[in-house]
Amino acid sequence: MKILVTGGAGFIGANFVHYVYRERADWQITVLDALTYAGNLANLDGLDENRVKFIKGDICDAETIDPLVKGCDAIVHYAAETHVDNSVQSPWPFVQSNVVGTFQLLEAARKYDKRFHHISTDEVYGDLELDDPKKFSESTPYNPSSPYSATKAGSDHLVYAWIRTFGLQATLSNCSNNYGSYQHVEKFIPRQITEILEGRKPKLYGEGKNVRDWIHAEDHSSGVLTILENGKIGETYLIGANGERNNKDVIQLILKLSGKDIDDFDHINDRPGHDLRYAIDSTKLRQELGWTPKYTDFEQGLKDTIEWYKQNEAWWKPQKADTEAKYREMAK
Ligand code: NAD
Ligand code: TDX
Repeated sequence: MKILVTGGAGFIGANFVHYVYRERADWQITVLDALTYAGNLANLDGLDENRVKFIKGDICDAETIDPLVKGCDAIVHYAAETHVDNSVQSPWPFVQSNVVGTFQLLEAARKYDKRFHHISTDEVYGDLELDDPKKFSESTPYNPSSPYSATKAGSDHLVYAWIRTFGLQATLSNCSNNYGSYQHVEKFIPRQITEILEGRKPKLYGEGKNVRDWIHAEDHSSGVLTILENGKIGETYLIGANGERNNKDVIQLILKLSGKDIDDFDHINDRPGHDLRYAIDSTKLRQELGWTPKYTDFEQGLKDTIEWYKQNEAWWKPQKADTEAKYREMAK
């Protein structure tokens, strides 16, 4: 099996490459990644170059992707602009990479009749009330709130159209919030861990009542591999591990695990249009394909993640000052 992984030098894509490398020793992996501010070749360190080939290139560039799609058996499409706050400041790169980039890949997959798996997010469904007994499922209507989620929703709709109109051999997955190693320090959990490591206070948007449904990145990877191998063509599967927590609780847990006073954080301005709650019902993936998450102890997972950032300062330090400067600009 030869797979093309787009965005494989980013957080979740790299976790998937490491996972497949370990779990499928006879597979060849080609990573296509533009190495934007969010991509980092160091995320692929330690992998044998005979099995994992890296190509620096943009998914929007039809000439770059054509031979790569031609030469693989399946495409697993992670590449995207992914940070909601950036999409509020500057939506255009999101339209370009998430919509136009997905379109170009779909066209190449159609031309060569290749298996396609599209990585998407639960944010396409909008948000839930805190007390809503129903979680997101495969039949929840689309209702995106931010430029980020609107462009991811757009990319999902393109995939559905290519399945129905052109018979593309595709599946989709919509996953909840990931955490783990290699996550960019702009994102909530690594931002707070590294603020504490640099001697500053964690930063909570608003009152911190917003709920996210946390899943370890490796459980996301095992879900995607399960769907790639056994998923039904044309179907969508939601991936989630019942990890609902509000942001204040997560900040206080990070403070506790870092040996700090749990009330030693700052409240800062809220995100415009801030989604209140995400929650995933992953019954379909569990019952139809037999998937189960492994990392269900969030406190232990968070402890391991804090330890990873402690041990890998050289990995995150170069991103940190620029990221905080960007946040200061946004706050103006
Ligand atoms: P990330 O920002 O860490 O990585 C994205 C990667 O894509 C980077 O390596 C970047 O260089 C690359 N990229 C961006 N634009 C590109 C382009 N035009 N051409 C080629 N490469 C490009 O993102 P992530 O958090 O790892 O997310 C990966 C995927 O998973 C995205 O599709 C995202 O929507 C989805 N997702 C993320 C989460 C989450 O919690 N982070 C949850 C559900 C779904
Ligand atoms: O400093 C912060 N303080 C804070 O309170 C930051 C950066 C975030 N937050 C809040 C906003 C959210 O409610 O924490 C929550 C999580 O924020 P993000 O890490 O930015 O994630 P989110 O907006 O939920 O989106 C993430 O999950 C779904 C990913 O970035 C998306 O790519 C994915 O699709």
